Amino acid sequence: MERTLLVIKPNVVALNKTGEILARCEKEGFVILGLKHLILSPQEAKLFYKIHEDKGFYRELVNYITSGHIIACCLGRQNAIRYLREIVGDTDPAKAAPGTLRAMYGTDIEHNGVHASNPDEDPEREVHFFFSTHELLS
Ligand code: FUP
Repeated sequence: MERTLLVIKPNVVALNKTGEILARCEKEGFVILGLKHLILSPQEAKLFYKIHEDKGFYRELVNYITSGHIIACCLGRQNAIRYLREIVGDTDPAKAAPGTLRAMYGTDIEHNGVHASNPDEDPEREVHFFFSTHELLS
């Protein structure tokens, strides 16, 4: 079973949509291997999104992800990394296919509701950013 990371971003957590999203993931065949409710500090958020530090949207990305509680969720499934990206949809909610999580819960590209690990950006690093090994079901 492959692992990946899903983050439910602050505005979506505040809208009380966590259960709905986790239920969708379970329905899609994912197993919840780790689950955490937390607020990232600006330092932690900058580190998590370090790959984007040169981009114009970096500051807003850090502001958004630190604006309230988030849910970090480690999900397991066959082909988890690519399959989660499929159900999360395009980075821009306006371009995301109907029924994808970003189409359903995102408002615009800077506030797209959920994060899913990118297969090219070390999903295991992202899982371990939030979870130590003993916190994860194996
Ligand atoms: P994704 O892998 O789909 O999350 O997309 P990226 O890694 O390209 O972007 C990471 C985050 O930066 C996105 F979730 C939203 C934000 N972003 C913007 O705000 N503006 C952009 O033009 C691109 C990304």
